[in-house]
Parts: sequence; structure tokens; C-alpha cells
Amino acid sequence: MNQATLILIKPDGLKKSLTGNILTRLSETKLEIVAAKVMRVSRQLAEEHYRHLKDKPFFEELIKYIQGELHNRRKVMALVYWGEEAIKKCRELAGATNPEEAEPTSIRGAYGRITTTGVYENVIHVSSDEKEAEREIKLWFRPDEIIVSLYPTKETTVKEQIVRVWA
Ligand code: IDP
Ligand code: MG
Repeated sequence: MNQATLILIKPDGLKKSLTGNILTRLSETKLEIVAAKVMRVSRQLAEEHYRHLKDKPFFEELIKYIQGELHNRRKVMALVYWGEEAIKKCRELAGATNPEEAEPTSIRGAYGRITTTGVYENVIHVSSDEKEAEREIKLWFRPDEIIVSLYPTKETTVKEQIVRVWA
């Protein structure tokens, strides 16, 4: 069954120059990259992305982490991978949430760490099921940023919107 999953290379992954390494590992899956971008993460996006963890004691630290404030790297690389069993394959390669419990050869096992303030810096995000993948992909990407048609779209007229174009 073909699935889509959101992958984020988190700010620690970018700071540690792991982008190439992580993409190489993910290419083992033979999945297709159907969207990719480097972007800043607003507080609103961070809170929405991690809304299921809102009541956790590490929530505030987690928001700072994904926004890049712990690593002085205010960006993430966001990608959508698509293909057969995409979620399972990418979750397996990523490894367990806690980097100390993750398989040593998994991405998180090899490169993650637990900070002294308690958030798991685990280098990569992978959606955990199809419902979460859909919610997250719609949160991080507009339909026209993805080269395949994953979910239903509609056309709408946006009036008086200010957009930036090349000068
Ligand atoms: P996942 O990233 O493996 O799907 P989630 O439970 O969705 O795990 O948690 C999102 C992120 O929050 C994790 O990747 C990790 O960075 C952080 N996190 C989750 N649980 C803990 C915890 O118990 N302590 C510290 N950080 C955590
Ligand atoms: Mg999760």
C-alpha cells in the first residue's frame, strides 16, 4: 500500500551536518521524494505540529528545539516521502523516540542524544501513522509544493493577499 510520510531533519541534524547522511540512509527505502524544502519554523507551526504533547513537562523545550533555538540553527529541512509502506520503512530507519533505546544503527540511535534539560534530540521526525501523516503534510506543505496529488484539493480565490515576488 502506497503511503506518504512527513520527514523533518531537525535543527540538530542540520547543525551536525547530517543532511546528506540521513538522505542516503532514507534512499535505502527506495521511496520517492515528492516534496522538499528548507524553512524556518514559526512558534505557531511548532505548537500545532506537537499539539499532542502540549501537556508534557518538556513541551516548551520541545518547541524551542524544533524552532532551532537550542542549536542556533533556525531552520528544518522538510520532505515528503511516498511509496510502499513508507511510514513503517522510515520509522524503522529512524529508530525509537528515545535515542538511548533506539537501535544503535538507526538514525536516532547513531546520532541522537538526551539533553541535560530532558528533551530527546533525535535528529529526525517521521509521521507515525497515516492519519498523522496527512495532518502533518497539510500543515507543512501547500498542495502546489508536492509533485503528486496526495489528498483532495479545491480552488479558491484569494483577494488582496500580499505576496513577495522577485524585484
Ligand atoms: P516520535 O518523534 O518518535 O513520533 P513523539 O512522542 O511524537 O515521538 O514525540 C515527539 C518528539 O518529542 C520526539 O521526537 C522527541 O524529540 C520529543 N519527546 C517525546 N517524548 C519525550 C520524552 O519523554 N522526553 C523528552 N523528549 C521527548
Ligand atoms: Mg510523533
